[in-house]
Amino acid sequence: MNKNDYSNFTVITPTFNEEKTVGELLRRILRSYPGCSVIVVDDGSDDLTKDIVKGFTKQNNRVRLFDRSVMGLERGLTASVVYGIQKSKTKYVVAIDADLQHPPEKIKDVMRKLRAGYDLVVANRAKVTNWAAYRKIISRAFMYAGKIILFAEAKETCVDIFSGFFGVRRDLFISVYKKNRNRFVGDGYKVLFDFLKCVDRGTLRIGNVPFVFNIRHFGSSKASFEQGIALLQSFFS
Ligand SMILES: Nc1nc2c(ncn2[C@@H]2O[C@H](COP(=O)(O)OP(=O)(O)O)[C@@H](O)[C@H]2O)c(=O)[nH]1
Ligand SMILES: [Mg+2]
Repeated sequence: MNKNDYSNFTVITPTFNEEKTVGELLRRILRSYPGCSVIVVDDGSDDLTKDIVKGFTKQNNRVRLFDRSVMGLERGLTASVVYGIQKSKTKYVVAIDADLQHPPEKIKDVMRKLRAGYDLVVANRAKVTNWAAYRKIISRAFMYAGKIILFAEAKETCVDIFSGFFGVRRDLFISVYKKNRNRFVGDGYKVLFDFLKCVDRGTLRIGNVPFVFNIRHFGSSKASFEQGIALLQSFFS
């Protein structure tokens, strides 16, 4: 297959009030990855996010928008990513945030490794700019705790177990999810961690793609105290 044909891939992006960035993200994806599909999973944004995405869906039938709020589903980042993966039809899927904190040009490296045969490719936050000291400390403590749990349970692990930017073979993700549905914390933020804790160590070929996690230039983070609680739930589910 031509290496500039990305029809085997679906990029999945969860959105909640990302009017400032979602258009730019979609433009960059469609320009850089011809043939690629895109699924935006929204949870009832009350800004212009959905209108902006609809502008793309009208022009291009490879772009699809799902608004979970009209289906009566509860808000949740993990649930949204899982939903998007279920709706996708391609061999590979790549999850990426809509706020441009994950650089879309790195999708190329994730795709290259998936094509080369990796089962899971994690874009790892090699450097985090401008996080307050307390957020860095909390994040590091959670990271150690998460890795200890994966180690103790002999489950798969990787450099950045909490990254929201990763690619995976769709059939693999779906089969793991189907067998472990109740271990995925729908309103949590850490779908990758939920996936890893359901896979025995040594069974996957995992690749890494380092990137710099930039400061959010637009909109605001939805991470909150509740997300910390959701992560604890992920540790013990
Ligand atoms: N569908 C959906 N997307 C969400 C939800 N919460 C956050 N997001 C999106 O998930 C991505 C990551 O969220 P963000 O708040 O930036 O998390 P942070 O980068 O960890 O601070 C962004 O694209 C958000 O718009 C949610 O409840 N539902
Ligand atoms: Mg963000």
